[in-house]
Amino acid sequence: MVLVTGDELLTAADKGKYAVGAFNVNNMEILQAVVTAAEGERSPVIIAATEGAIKYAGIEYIKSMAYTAAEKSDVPMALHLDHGKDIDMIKKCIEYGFTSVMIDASAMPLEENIAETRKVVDIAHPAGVSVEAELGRLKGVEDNVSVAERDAILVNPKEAERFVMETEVNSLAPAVGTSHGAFKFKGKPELDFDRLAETKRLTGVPLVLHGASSVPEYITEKASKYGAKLPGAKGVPEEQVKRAIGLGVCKVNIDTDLRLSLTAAVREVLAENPEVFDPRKILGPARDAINDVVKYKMKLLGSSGKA
Ligand code: PH4
Ligand code: ZN
Repeated sequence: MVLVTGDELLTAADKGKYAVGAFNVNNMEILQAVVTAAEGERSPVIIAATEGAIKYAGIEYIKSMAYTAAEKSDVPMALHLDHGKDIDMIKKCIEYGFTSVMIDASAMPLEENIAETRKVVDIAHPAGVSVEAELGRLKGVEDNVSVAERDAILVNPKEAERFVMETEVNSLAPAVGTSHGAFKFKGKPELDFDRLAETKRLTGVPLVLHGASSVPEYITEKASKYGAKLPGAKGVPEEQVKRAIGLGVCKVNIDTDLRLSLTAAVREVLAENPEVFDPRKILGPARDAINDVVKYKMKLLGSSGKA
């Protein structure tokens, strides 16, 4: 099958009230784990690569691996640039056949974010490539934060309405209290669901939840048993991810849970089998562990059986 656009996957998800997982890939094993899971679950999937992943693996490798996966597979998948910040890199990804790009100008003031995002839309849309943008800051928000501070960090739904109208992006990632990584909340995790619902109502576009890893205890416990140091690790509870999907989230970004499961598996192999030095015996179990996590996520997001 050929790669499809992000918009094609997200429009179907929006109608069907489920979300497509965007899983970050940095190497062949992670990509294989993600794609095999999608095939096993009969699920659409988004292969996400950040500028960091491209720097690490090389754009040619990322592109070739994703195209090989799509050719060999019969489930719909998109190749997406995650958190694109540099317009030249975004142009390069489009040239290399990415079918979806994110422009993350969320650190800029609103007017500049609109201008920068509009620039990307004008380049991407004529090439048949979908565009995701971001509004607000991906920063955990604690209970004791004032209303003014909260408003300064999280998405403003009225601004989101204007942003989507003026930029014509295909999807929007609104900041609603999540953050990247394994330490998302100091206190009780709680996303701002009212803000999310209002953003959906006013924009009407598929929404994207970044920083959506749940940091499951069974994985952090296994990693810690074999020497990882992850005190206070905490993610977004699964029920909250599901609730967000019910309110209009159609794409859920997962990276940390894959990293943690890889780390736990590699640590276990090395600790339990000190004689092992064959990379296949180290990375193979890591690939299996990621595969299990991705399959589980696809069931959680409701995308299983939708391909
Ligand atoms: N992402 C992943 C960003 C990864 O530069 P980098 O490759 O380290 O960036 O966009 C997410 O939203 C992942 O959320 P998670 O940390 O909760 O998995
Ligand atoms: Zn993100």
